[in-house]
Amino acid sequence: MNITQSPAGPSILVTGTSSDSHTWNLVYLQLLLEEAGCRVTNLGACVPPVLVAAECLARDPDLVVVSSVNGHGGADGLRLIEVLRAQPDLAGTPVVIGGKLATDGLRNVGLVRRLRAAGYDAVFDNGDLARFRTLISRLSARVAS
Ligand code: B12
Repeated sequence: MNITQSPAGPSILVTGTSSDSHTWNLVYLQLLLEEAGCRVTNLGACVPPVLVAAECLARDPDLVVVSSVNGHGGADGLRLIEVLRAQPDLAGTPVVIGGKLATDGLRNVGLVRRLRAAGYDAVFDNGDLARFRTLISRLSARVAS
């Protein structure tokens, strides 16, 4: 686990999914968020849903960013959001997921819809970073005001 502090920005918890051992996606997201002035806790790769839930309860982040690139983001992502949303204290915590979510490398509209319906506030299939940056600047403005 890697924790960095920057005094005023939103607190963001970055995590990989339970089956995903890729790490540079997580490092990339951490650096992007820190450059945008966010305080980042990076839980790393292969994190079980119960551990993500425990860290969310302990830290009360402004946003949870889930990253998956190994092609199992759909199944892993659904299991994770079910565990998070089952906790009454996490029912309203903003949670987004992104990366390379399916195995065919193509945008999967049905999968995006299922992830949204299960409780994700936004889905960035194929890692739509421009839209992600917009979300982060809106969040930063809200936290600062
Ligand atoms: C290095 C690598 C590995 C290394 C990882 C080492 C490590 N410590 O990270 C090893 C060898 C372990 C590995 C293993 C596997 N890998 Co691999 N790996 C790669 C590789 C070559 C590079 C990944 C990388 O580091 N990229 C650099 C980072 C910065 O980029 P990124 O991960 O794409 O993340 C970017 C975006 O996706 C986006 N993003 C990511 N998450 C999020 C989240 C949000 C919210 C947003 C907005 C954006 C976003 O932001 C990042 C910057 O643009 C890619 C192929 C490639 N060229 O991308 C395959 C790749 C990811 N691997 C793949 C596969 C299939 C596997 C294995 C299943 C192979 C196997 N059969 O064993 C295993 C999975 C193991 C597991 N349990 O997860 C596939 C995934 C297929 C898919 N999703 O469609 C890829 C795409 C290769 C391919 N073309 O088939 N892999």
